[in-house]
Amino acid sequence: MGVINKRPLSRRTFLKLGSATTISAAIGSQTKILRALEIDKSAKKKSHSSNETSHFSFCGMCVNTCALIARVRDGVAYKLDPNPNFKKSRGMLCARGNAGLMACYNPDRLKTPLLRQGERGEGKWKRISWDEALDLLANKLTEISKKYTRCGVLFSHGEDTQMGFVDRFAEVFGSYNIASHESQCFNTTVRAYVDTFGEYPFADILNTKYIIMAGANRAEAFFTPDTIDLVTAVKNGAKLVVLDPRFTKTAAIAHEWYPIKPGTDMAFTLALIHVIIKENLYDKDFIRNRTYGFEKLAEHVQQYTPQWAEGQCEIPAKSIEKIAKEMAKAAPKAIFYPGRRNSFYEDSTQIARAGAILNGILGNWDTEGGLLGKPHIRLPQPDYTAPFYDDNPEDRADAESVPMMFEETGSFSKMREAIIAEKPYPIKGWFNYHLNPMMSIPDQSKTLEMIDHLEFICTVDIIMSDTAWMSDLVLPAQAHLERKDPVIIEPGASACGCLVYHDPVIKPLFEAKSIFWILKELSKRLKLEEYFNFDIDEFRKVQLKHFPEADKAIREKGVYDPGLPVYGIYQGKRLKTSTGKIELYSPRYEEAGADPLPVYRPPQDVPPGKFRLVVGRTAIYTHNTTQNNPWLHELTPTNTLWIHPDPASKLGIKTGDLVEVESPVGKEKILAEVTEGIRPDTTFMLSGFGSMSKSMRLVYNNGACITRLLEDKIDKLTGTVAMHETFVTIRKVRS
Ligand SMILES: Nc1nc2c(c(=O)[nH]1)N[C@H]1C(S)=C(S)[C@@H](COP(=O)(O)OP(=O)(O)OC[C@H]3O[C@@H](n4cnc5c(=O)[nH]c(N)nc54)[C@H](O)[C@@H]3O)O[C@H]1N2
Ligand SMILES: Nc1nc2c(c(=O)[nH]1)N[C@H]1C(S)=C(S)[C@@H](COP(=O)(O)OP(=O)(O)OC[C@H]3O[C@@H](n4cnc5c(=O)[nH]c(N)nc54)[C@H](O)[C@@H]3O)O[C@H]1N2
Ligand code: SF4
Ligand SMILES: [Mo]
Repeated sequence: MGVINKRPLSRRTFLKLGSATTISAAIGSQTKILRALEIDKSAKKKSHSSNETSHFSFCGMCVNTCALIARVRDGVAYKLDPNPNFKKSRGMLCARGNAGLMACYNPDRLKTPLLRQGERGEGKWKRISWDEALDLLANKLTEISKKYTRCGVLFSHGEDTQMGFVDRFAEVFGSYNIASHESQCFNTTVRAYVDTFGEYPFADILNTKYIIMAGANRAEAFFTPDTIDLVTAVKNGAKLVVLDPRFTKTAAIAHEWYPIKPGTDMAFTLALIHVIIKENLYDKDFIRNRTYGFEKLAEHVQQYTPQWAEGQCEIPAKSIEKIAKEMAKAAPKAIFYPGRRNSFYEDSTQIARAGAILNGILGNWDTEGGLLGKPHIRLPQPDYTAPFYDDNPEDRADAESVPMMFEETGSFSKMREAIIAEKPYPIKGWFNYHLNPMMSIPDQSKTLEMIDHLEFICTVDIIMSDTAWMSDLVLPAQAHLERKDPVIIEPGASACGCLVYHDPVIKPLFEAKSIFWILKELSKRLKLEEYFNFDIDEFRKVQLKHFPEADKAIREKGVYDPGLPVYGIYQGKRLKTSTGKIELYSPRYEEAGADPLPVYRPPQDVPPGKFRLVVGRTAIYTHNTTQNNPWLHELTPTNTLWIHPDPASKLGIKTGDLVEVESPVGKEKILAEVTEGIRPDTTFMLSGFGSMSKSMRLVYNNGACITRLLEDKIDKLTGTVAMHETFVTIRKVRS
């Protein structure tokens, strides 16, 4: 997402560049919430009845920011509709988008600042005022920075339209230690594509003729416009091939589904490259003019025949050969889908690199029906020069823990390790916004251990997540429909570079505040106010200075389309790689000591009697926390364990039986779901259940918590979590 995201630089990089009521947390009744709703008299009047208005806004229920129109009556938002003017989301607002209303009106919503009273995790809280909360926060940050330097505070955030303010604050406060959600997400794929094409591309699914989706489930894990375009493209005759150990909804609309052996995608991809090169099915001019290292690639893939690949990935050699030929024939309107995540293995970057190289030889770069670069626009923001603090350590605490980490995002797993080891230096404070690592980082026992090493934790959230539950100070944030946000650029394939922002649709409920307000107030207390000396209107003005017509368009249509070119934006230009070309062979990897061409190493075999546990999405939940949204929860009220009928019958397990799942790091109980939609050696459950926060009343102690089972494994190059490297046993507990 093209948001305000200036990120802190480490010193190394900087130098290189020049009466205590104890209450059970935050629980209130629906009546209390409705009473708290105030009539917003300032709202723009548009519709039929005098107290009814509609407002352009956009959805904040996941990363896609689909545009919407909110209908409000007597100050209460009662219906959300898609805004068809927004090319990225077209006429779509998904189930989660509609349930955005309940992100606001959820009875479990955090209402006031809360200060922990008993032990961490005991759930005893004292309601305090915002002034008290901010004074306390400022004092704690100061105390920690004096005792341990400013890098003694970790800042973390999830992805939203105000996350850039957390980066800005961390930078001016003086901590290099920022961990954002990317290292739990798709940093491996980003790494692979940045190192092959110079950037992470969009896929022009709408206009393609052939698409392979491997480890991506666009029909359930939504990415707009790809999710919408996939259905249209298939209807229009494009061929869809899906590789997934599970029969997903994407597999259901595919022409061919292969339940690939998990962790072996690289074998399949290298074999496709082998066939395309051996059979001379590539565009010679394109390879000569726009790629680097083709000869080395051709030699390298000689060993990776379809027959060999079949033995690894369990996809028939004949199918591999057929797919390679069909794909090459459709090229350049052919795509090996780049993401979003593709895989969660210790070798994920190289698995994704093999896919990027395949795209490279298909010649589909920067062209209709292929992979597209990002439009070359950036929104400026109020400028500043961050202070330099002499006593700070040299670098981030997780620096150089892996060879190819993105310094701006770090590695949450490696940061956790550094905090536990108190090496290279102690980190004792944690400011956490819009992120729930208790539920999103494997091996929860290690996250709890990290928490034990921290002297002060502040979480800013809309509900009492498990991470908030383990914090010392919890601050109530505004939900998306309550916020005034900066402008964001929403790119997305042929949708290209639209600009949007939104004003509040309803008045913030209870005492909820935006992270911008919180950090601005905090900056005053820490004598950093000069870095937040603007309001959101002024911020937007700077952002839009090159687009004088945008503000009016956004007000009138909810979106501004600058009409940027989509195809051919790199025509005659160098790519942002070191050679300026598509790097089939990577000099950068060679330099970093990594394989410059992906070398296949088989994954560890599933030990007898065990299963590989994989994670994945459903269309009705976002990540790990919307499971407590009452409207969405009704659709899937708990999680179940997918198990294939063959092992299930051997273990005497039927659908609905209670089973125990055990991994090397934990044990959980969950109901079994026997299904042919999964490989016999693999098992699956949804995330976000089995919560420990009693204030998440719908998911507290309901179902199994997957992060208590997943082992702490990472992609070796980037430090991104590797969630598919855990083996579990399954045992029936009762029918
Ligand atoms: N509804 C919804 N949509 C979302 C999100 C959400 O939470 N909910 N989150 C958004 C975010 S942040 C992201 S990162 C994206 C994620 O988007 P995706 O990565 O497309 O989503 P997942 O469901 O995690 O899909 C991963 C798939 O990989 C399969 N898999 C596991 N191992 C292997 C393997 O070795 N090979 C192959 N070929 N497949 C394998 C799993 O069974 C699973 O179906 O979704 C985005 N969209
Ligand atoms: N087990 C498991 N773990 C995973 C994944 C998986 O598939 N399974 N996927 C991985 C991926 S791809 C990703 S991107 C990460 C995501 O990991 P997280 O970003 O940690 O996941 P979320 O559940 O979205 O948690 C975000 C937090 O933000 C809060 N929140 C929601 N809306 C708002 C708001 O408007 N303001 C504020 N302040 N807070 C808000 C939510 O209540 C929640 O506590 O998880 C990763 N971890
Ligand atoms: S995909 Fe759904 S949840 Fe995500 S932004 Fe769009 S409407 Fe909202
Ligand atoms: Mo993600």
